[in-house]
Amino acid sequence: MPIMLAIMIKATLWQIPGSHPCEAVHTAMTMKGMEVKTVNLLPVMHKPVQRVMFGQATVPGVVFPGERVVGSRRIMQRLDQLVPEPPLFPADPAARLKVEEAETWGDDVLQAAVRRLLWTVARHDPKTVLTALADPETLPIPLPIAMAGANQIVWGETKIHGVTDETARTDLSALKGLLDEVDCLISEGVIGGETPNAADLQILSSIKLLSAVGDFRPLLEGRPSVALADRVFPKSSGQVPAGVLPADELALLS
Ligand SMILES: N[C@@H](CCC(=O)N[C@@H](CS)C(=O)NCC(=O)O)C(=O)O
Repeated sequence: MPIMLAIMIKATLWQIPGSHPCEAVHTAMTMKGMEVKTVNLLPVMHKPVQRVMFGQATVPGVVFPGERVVGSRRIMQRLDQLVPEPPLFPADPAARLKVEEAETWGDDVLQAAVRRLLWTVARHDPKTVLTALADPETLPIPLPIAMAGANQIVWGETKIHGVTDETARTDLSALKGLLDEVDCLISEGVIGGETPNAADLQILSSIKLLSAVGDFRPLLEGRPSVALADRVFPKSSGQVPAGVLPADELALLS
């Protein structure tokens, strides 16, 4: 019988609690059996911290023993080099290419659209959204203090990500097509296998975040991606009640 040597790697994830790429990376690190510590940051305030720590003002960033890596896609690649099992990318080159393409789409297109959509909802009701999604266990400061700054956080994030009435209209109109694209990736077998790959984690973390928002739920209901997202990310954050988006924006979702 081969002797198995398990070396537990300790790593620290610098994150905004509830951020979809941070959830993706956290789950990947856990799948790899790493001992994960987290440093929890508040939105907007995370930018100067991350710039100093990682040279780039975004989360997630991970401090591995002796190195710092920022960006969910770079972190996934590095995780597979450090701990090969279970693999986040298939060994077969053609299958790997498909997973990498889906992961890139999940990062550049879906992740970014879901982020803008979340801040679109938050623009209408900052407190509801932040209260529902904030987990007091991981919030870096007490909830009432965070809530006192809710309007400023939402104002800052909408500026950072360029969220306007116009991007809201574009993103809301495009959402159904993005969800159809995810279901297509599932039916083609690129995502949805027994063990989540890097594209599963990247894409399904976005679906999980969307499904926490009541106004998006009718569009998500019955889709295989939602069941899959619940399987890969079983922990539920709070739910933002339906009825936050105004009627003219809601109408764009169908
Ligand atoms: N797409 C990149 C960046 C992630 C990203 O934009 N994260 C947001 C929080 S969810 C952020 O840090 N935004 C600040 C900024 O864009 O300056 C990744 O997956 O690592």
